[in-house]
Amino acid sequence: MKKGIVALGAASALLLAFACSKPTPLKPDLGASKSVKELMAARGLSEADVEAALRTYVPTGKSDDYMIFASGGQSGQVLAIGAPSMRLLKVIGVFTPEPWQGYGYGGDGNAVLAGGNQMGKTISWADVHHPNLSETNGDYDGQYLFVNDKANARVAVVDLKDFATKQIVPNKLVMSDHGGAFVTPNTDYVIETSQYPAPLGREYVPITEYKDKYRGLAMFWKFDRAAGRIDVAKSWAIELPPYTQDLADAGKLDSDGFVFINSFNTEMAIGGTLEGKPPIESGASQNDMDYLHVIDWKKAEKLVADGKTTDIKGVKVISLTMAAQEGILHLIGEPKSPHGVDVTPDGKEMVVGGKLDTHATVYNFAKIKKLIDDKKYEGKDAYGVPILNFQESIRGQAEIGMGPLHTVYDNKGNAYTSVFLESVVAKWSLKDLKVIEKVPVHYNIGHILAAEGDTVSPDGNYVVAMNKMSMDRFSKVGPLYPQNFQLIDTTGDKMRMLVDMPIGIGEPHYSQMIKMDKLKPISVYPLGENPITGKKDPSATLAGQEKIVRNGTTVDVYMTAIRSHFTPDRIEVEEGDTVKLHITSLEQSEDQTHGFTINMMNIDLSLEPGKHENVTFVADTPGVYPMYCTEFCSALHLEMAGYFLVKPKAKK
Ligand code: CUK
Ligand code: CUA
Repeated sequence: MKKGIVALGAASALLLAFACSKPTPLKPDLGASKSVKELMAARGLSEADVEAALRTYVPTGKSDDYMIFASGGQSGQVLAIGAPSMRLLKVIGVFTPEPWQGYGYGGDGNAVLAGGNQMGKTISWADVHHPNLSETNGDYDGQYLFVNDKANARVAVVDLKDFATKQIVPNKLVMSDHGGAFVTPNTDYVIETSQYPAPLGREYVPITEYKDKYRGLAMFWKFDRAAGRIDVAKSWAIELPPYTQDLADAGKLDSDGFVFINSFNTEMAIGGTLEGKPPIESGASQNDMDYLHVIDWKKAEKLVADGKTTDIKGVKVISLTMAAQEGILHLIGEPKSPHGVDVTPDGKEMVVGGKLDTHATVYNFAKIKKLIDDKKYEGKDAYGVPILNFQESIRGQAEIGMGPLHTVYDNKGNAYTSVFLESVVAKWSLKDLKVIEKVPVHYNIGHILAAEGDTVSPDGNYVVAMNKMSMDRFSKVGPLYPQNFQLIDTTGDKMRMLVDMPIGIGEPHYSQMIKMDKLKPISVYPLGENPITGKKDPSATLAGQEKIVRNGTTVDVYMTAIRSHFTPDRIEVEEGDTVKLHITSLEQSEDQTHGFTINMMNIDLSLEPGKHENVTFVADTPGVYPMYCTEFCSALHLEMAGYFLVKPKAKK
């Protein structure tokens, strides 16, 4: 055994020496000796393939130009992807425990995850849909990322300082969300709108009372940027009709102060397939028009400040009646089974795609605002909400194709719409609303994203098609196929498909793409920092301060980790003791991470340089438990171990 370790040590030393010596030029091999043409022939590559490869290849040691933050779908996580290389850089643990990051395995991250529990239940997954970056003056500022969980109506806050989830806020009033997490142009609010209507506050109401008692909701989570957290106490909501609100977007520049929300079931269909009634799907597709909701959130904010809210389960809610009366909520028809609503970079217009329509409809904010100011209504809905005339609210419609969903923009006045049924990206001109080009994608595109796409100044060089299906794109991995991201170059006159990226962790919905140089993540934590509080932990332990303190049946262990040992490395407690481990990594060099586990205890931590973690558990089963470092941190990594001993209680 010992021999093997010595040999390993020698091998590492050799490797190190090798790495430190001058790089040896590669000896001519297949790649270097054959001409590019021969190589292309050998690999069956076309010129277009090679060009695409050259446009996306990022050599070792070089950085990508962009970072994509993609929804991880059912995984509950967020993916950080470099572009144009389309390499996965990190799976950020958000709603689901993530063992590599030690998130949800006994450390302080447990409290973050527990913050997202709903209705007294531990929820360890999420249906992640829409990551949104924090903005300053309508531009991504690279500080925070917000993301919603459609399945359990929650919003999470990821700090891009360390790419770690700091907060999960459960929405206590609704059962699902979808229109979120969208931010206002200065990230005053993170918006989360409900999806499937249900009684607000969650009591049981028979479904026959759907129209009277079931409701939608627009939640305005107040973001405290200095604290880097949502301020739940300062957050509020607006009650909405049970129209099944869908996507939303915040106005900017001209339309700053407004929020736009789609809906797709103004029929208020409630299913009943077993009783011979039409399924929700067809019931909800009867009307030619659903309603675009136009919300004046600045006006709503004043009402909240004036105390004109109703308390539901501790949440300040502007009632639907109040919202209708005070001119906070207006409705406009939108065709047909709409999905995305996307505000143009100048904030002047909103593009709505109809899943069962062939158009993208371009709403004009100035027209809408005038109708609102003039109180020129076409009528009111059953809840008294004023309705604006459709034709008078739009500039026009672009004939896109079958099933337009989502739209993003470039810096040349073009829009790019994902067309689900047709499996294409349609590029069209915002000026004359004419389609310029369509490029096939593989297959069934859902969302589309653009470089800096949701800002007031998109970059215009890339879009990514986020495809639901990938039948013939990748090697087979069983009946559950990867999703497919396709990076498309939009700099030239023609769109150019560059590269596919299989996503094998869940079904992503939306993503955003930010310039890499806007991100300023830290490399190491200040010594003893607790990443959840962002402060030096009160139990931070420096070299020489390690100790084991017993207080009755509670044992506090103040521990440090540094290459290549834990101090203390032997901990003995009695059966039934409550054990509190406080571990500080004393490392301050980049990329020197230790892990920590106690076998069989479901405890697993990631101790990045400087990080402090606290773990509390009851030592309920006597035994001998090895503990060790789970990251190969040094040549003596395997030796970074110790024992946690639980002595049986003396029999009385
Ligand atoms: S949704 Cu899934 S493709 Cu949740 Cu934004 Cu449209
Ligand atoms: Cu520390 Cu391995």
